Amino acid sequence: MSSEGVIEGWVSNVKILGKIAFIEVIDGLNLSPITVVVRKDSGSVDWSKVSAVKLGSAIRVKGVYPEKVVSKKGREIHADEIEILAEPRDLPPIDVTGKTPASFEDYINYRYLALRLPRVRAAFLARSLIVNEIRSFFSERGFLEVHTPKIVKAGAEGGATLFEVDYFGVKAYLAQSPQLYKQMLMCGVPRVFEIGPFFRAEKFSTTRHLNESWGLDVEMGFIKGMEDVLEVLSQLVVHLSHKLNERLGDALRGLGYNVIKPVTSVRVLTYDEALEVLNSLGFNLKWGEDFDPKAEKSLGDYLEEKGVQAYFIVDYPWESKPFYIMKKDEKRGYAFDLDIRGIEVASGGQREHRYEVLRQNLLEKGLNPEDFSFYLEAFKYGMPPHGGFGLGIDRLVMTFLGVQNIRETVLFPRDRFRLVP
Ligand code: ATP
Ligand code: AMO
Repeated sequence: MSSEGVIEGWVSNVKILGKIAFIEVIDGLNLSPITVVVRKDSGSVDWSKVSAVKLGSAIRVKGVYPEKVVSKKGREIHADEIEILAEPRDLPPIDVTGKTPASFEDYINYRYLALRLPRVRAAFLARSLIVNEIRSFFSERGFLEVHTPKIVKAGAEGGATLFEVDYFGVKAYLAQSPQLYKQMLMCGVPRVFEIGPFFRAEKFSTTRHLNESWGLDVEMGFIKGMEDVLEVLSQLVVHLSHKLNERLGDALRGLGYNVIKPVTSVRVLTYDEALEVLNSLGFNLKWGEDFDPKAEKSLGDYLEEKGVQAYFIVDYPWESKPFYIMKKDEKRGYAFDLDIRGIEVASGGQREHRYEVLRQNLLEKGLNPEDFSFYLEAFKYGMPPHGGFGLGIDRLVMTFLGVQNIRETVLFPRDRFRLVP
């Protein structure tokens, strides 16, 4: 049955063949354009308007969706009325038909225009889907969604990457992570999650770091051990990889993305096992060393060959982890990373919840407990055993889509050299 409808969007192609016109319009959140078919002799549309339609104009079309679609693009509307809402005043700086590729930089500089290209659009549809799924995953499991401050007095992830803010004459920082707050909350709510931005003054310029990034932070109280946290995170990865494949997998692959396969389980390796694999691959790493991106990548390639795309590395040397991680023994901590296809996507662990030991941990890391007194205070009033993780959403989207640069997953990335747009 044909039905009436309205579409709104931007003209991406115009073809006039005698008395019939085909106007392709990028509309709604669809990945490919809809073909607007206009017939000169139907009399309902002002033909002079049609022949003057400019590429890139914003238009509204009222018409009928036909019963049988002829357009190979898959969607079609037969116009009864065309309204031109805005015409471009300049030629667009990038080709929005996608026929002539623009530079990587211009796809960022003109992101709002690049979003008219199916490939660019698809990455942000995938990101939006992932964030929506994260939110429902945790809400359904009884986690409280929280929002912690982004202007803070103390950093939890090392002093070197703090952005300083003048807070009415007092020195403050942009939050590097919700770490301290999500832990303090464990004294009043059993499970929390937060989706929010974090800021790191990392000076280097890499394809996997930004200075403003979005994270998922999770904290769970009353845990029996780190395994409880691994279980939730692995269920999340399984869930998200399935949803992405189910909803957008074919479309994304059709647009050239090397999408992750649906994950059935997340492999667990100890730090020691990972070290052994890396040294067998020719690295010369000593126990205690952190894995650099090259080592992470080699481990990722080695495991991907065995069909493993997502894996935990557990029981890291305590030395290389932050003060809030609980020690497992003399050398190791209850800490883990989640790596996907050779890139670290999340890290977490069980936290030290005993006041005296936590204070001692701060001292061992060369930090002053006085600077953390507001945080330590929460550990005096029945703080249960707890643990959690922080996951980089940009990194997750990057590894799920198989793209090489994190900037492809962020609309307006902030890196060392980019403050506009
Ligand atoms: P290109 O990208 O080169 O413009 P395409 O094959 O991707 O072409 P389609 O939307 O599939 O684009 O349309 C192909 C051609 O088929 C159109 O240019 C038009 O000539 C014709 N066509 C599309 N829809 C109809 C229709 N409803 N009735 C008659 N012909 C149509
Ligand atoms: P961590 O410092 O490992 O842990 O950060 C968590 C995750 O955030 C992502 N990430 C980044 N993404 C893009 N650009 C950056 N500059 C950047 N820095 C970090 C990574 C990383 O795995 N508080 C702990 C988490 C916890 O224990 O709960 C933390 O912040 O994907």
